Amino acid sequence: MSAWVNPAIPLKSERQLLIATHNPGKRKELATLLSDLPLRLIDLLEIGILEVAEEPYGSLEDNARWKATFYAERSGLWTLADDSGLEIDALGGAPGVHSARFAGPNASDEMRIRKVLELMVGIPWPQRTARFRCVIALARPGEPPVLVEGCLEGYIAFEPRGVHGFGYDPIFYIPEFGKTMAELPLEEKNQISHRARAARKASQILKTWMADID
Ligand code: ITT
Repeated sequence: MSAWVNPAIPLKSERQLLIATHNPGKRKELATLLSDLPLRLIDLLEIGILEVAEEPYGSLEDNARWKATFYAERSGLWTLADDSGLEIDALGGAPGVHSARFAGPNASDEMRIRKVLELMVGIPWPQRTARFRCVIALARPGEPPVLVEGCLEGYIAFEPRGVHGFGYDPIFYIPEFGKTMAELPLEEKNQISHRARAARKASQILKTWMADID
């Protein structure tokens, strides 16, 4: 994916970071969030990794750790994996770690949103609290991954609004903005999102890794 290659970074001297996700929405956000690091961001397809890591665990932390280790071993590269989810208090924290497969393995974002809204029928506004959580795992091959987390609190809207973002963004209402996440353009989402908060912490770690090899 040539869009990932920053021509300002010479091939010989670069450090590479594998962005180990199959989710194009995440990939786009992470590419922007990490764009000021002197790292070449590599896509799974770019290096021919077609395998999809299972997500067998019951927590975002364990799944992120597992994905980062899986892809770091296969690529031999520094690897970033992101496991994220929407936790809705009125649904006991669901869909949570099951956010991607909440409406079945082949469901679309629209189907997942419809399922959430159906389960939330009759739940009044004060009880519609929710949060997006993102756990990023950074792995160097042969070493245990380092984890960082970001979280954003909000409410589940009564109906979808907005065209930006992906996943559950159209029904995640942020009171400080008076908008859903999908009503925020990428630059604004990347100021405040769960992923932005985790990515800022991940950037700090990557800077120390780069200092280690200087
Ligand atoms: P990878 O494992 O390949 O990274 P995935 O989509 O399977 O991709 P997850 O297992 O972490 O990723 O699933 C997270 C799901 O949570 C994702 O599919 C979306 O439905 C939702 N999600 C995560 N981040 C989101 C965001 O920023 N906005 C809206 N929905 C989000």
